[in-house]
Amino acid sequence: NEVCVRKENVTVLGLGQMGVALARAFARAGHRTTGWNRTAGKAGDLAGVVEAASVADAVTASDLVVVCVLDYSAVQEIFGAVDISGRTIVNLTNGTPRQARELDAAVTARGARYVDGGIMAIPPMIGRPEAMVLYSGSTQAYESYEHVLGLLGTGTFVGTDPGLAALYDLSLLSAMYGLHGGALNAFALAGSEKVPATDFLALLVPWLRAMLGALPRFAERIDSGDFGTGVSSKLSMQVQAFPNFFDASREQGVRDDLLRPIYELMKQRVADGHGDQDGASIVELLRTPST
Ligand code: FVH
Repeated sequence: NEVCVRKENVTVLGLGQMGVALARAFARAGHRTTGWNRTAGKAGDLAGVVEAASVADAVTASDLVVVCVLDYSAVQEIFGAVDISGRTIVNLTNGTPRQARELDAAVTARGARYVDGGIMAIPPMIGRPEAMVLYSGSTQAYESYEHVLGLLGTGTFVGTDPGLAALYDLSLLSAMYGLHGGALNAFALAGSEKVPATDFLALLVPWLRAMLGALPRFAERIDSGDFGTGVSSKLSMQVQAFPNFFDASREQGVRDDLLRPIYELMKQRVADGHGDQDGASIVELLRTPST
């Protein structure tokens, strides 16, 4: 209930596509919202958002400072020599766990609180429950502003290690790229016979839904380290059948680049003597740093 929610001063640094969506969500809920962008004039058509002339002015305007720019080097440039003491910095810029931990150390050394975040949504989703936003870092800081951050979507605090939100963000995105890459490969292969992608969806979507059902079993095996033997979809069988993809791709005039890496991993696992296990055991190889 917006009426009962405490109103805050919120600053958004970076008014790119995502920053604009964030600022709009805060302003719509009645929080006094200040925006700043390197290239001025971006807050022009944002109702309720006041554009600050400098980063220093923007930081002075609010205790809660949300930053969402291209990358961490931009974040560092922005904060430069600006006084951030006493502020809560919530950084929603995409980056790595190491970058988040280093920024946390730098920000806290300057007397501010730090929360790192990973936005699992595209700008039009911001403000809707399906927009997942992961946070990690200072619990106190997160809890102080949960009522504001909750306006962006469904917020989940994943731990006090500031690097965790970035780790989970990249992990989830890696799953998305795998899923999307696989679907695009399927569209290309089926489409080589002029099957419209929109028709093929009727088979693809139920298939992918059914395959998601394997994940709990994979997760149990990964956690226990017991990958079993004699499973029905054993790797040795899969490796034997896999070249059909390459033959069919060549014959149908479709590239096989997306399929090659997983085949190489499966083959290596079989060569290492684990052909009796299922695909979950590939995680063991992925955990081995490549040479
Ligand atoms: N848009 C999306 O779908 C994804 C969803 C998940 C999260 N990502 C991450 O969000 C960060 C910002 O992404 P964005 O979509 O807002 O990106 P742009 O529209 O390209 O805006 C980039 C802003 O960054 C500013 N900027 C760039 N370099 C600097 C710098 N050195 N100093 C200050 N600001 C800088 C740029 O300013 P300007 O070019 O307009 O002057 C924009 O405000 C990003 O980490 C995504 O991975 C988005």
